[in-house]
Amino acid sequence: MKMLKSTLAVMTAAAALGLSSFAHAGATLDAVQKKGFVQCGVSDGLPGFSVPDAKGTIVGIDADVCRAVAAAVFGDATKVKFSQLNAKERFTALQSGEVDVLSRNTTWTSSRDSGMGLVFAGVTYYDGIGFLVNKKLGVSSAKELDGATICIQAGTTTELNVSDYFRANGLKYTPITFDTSDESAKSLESGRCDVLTSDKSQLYAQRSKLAAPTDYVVLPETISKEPLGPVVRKGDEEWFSIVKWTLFAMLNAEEMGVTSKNVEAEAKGTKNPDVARMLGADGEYGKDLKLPKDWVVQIVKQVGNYGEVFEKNLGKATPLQIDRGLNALWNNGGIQYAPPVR
Ligand SMILES: N[C@@H](CCC(=O)N[C@@H](CS)C(=O)NCC(=O)O)C(=O)O
Repeated sequence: MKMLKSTLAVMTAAAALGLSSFAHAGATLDAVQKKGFVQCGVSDGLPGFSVPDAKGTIVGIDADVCRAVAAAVFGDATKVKFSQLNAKERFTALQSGEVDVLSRNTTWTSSRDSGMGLVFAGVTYYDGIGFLVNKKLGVSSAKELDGATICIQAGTTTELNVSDYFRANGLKYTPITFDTSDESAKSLESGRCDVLTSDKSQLYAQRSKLAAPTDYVVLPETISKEPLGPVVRKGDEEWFSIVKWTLFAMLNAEEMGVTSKNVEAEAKGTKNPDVARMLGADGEYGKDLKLPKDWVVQIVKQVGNYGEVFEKNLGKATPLQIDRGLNALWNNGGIQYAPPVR
């Protein structure tokens, strides 16, 4: 009876959170294997992160994280379906079970990680909030933005961080909030707002979509910490570990010089014991994660190591031209660091 009562209490709490079913350990992997694909929540369309290409395929680093999970689980990076979500609807989509993982430029904060029945599996991209302005405004620092009208996206960490920054610096501003990044960008272009604010990576992405990108400049200040990463439902440690270790595998592969080009040769002939363990040539480290022996080989062969995925989607050869910066590996001037596979 007591057990029944506590079960009912948990069910009520779960219903309040919008959870359709219990996220017990193993439930997500079982469900994913049964349906044969990973359902992945991504953004409405942010170049570099997740955006449909000319053929309608969703491309970007957030999308590739989901492809890597599919490669680990199925040995096939194409076994993924995408749900495009705006900022406001993203958490409900994960809580309700509509998506298995949310990989959508989402900032890891304590309230999201503890109070929403969700848990962050790692950091795909270390970001921070900045400001995009028309050069005509003649402003070179955020401190000169007193009295500005600022376009902000609803349901984001940006709303609170911008308000904190202006208050702390004794500056006034008028916010205009929108549900999508396209609406905010259009309002910047039409002059309805003086400034567009969001995570800096997204400012570069949004600027690349404007009719005259070179008319706009990103101001030098970074006013917050926005560690962006994949999120899963709390209570399913098995699935949490799979997503977390998929990301770690991509980072470790880069650190060890294992790329999509050499991974198969390395898996057969490496003399490096760390590489042998990671690629399943020595031991079976995938087993503990309920993954096949060659899970890392498939991730790297089909999707790439972290550095390859970064460069392909965000790097110098892309319209975004983002530096690795904080997202370089820890032994190369950045803070990206993954625990070892062993
Ligand atoms: N990282 C922040 C901001 C995320 C966010 O949604 N940013 C907007 C501003 S660019 C966005 O991605 N919009 C694209 C969309 O609506 O799909 C958060 O987690 O709250």
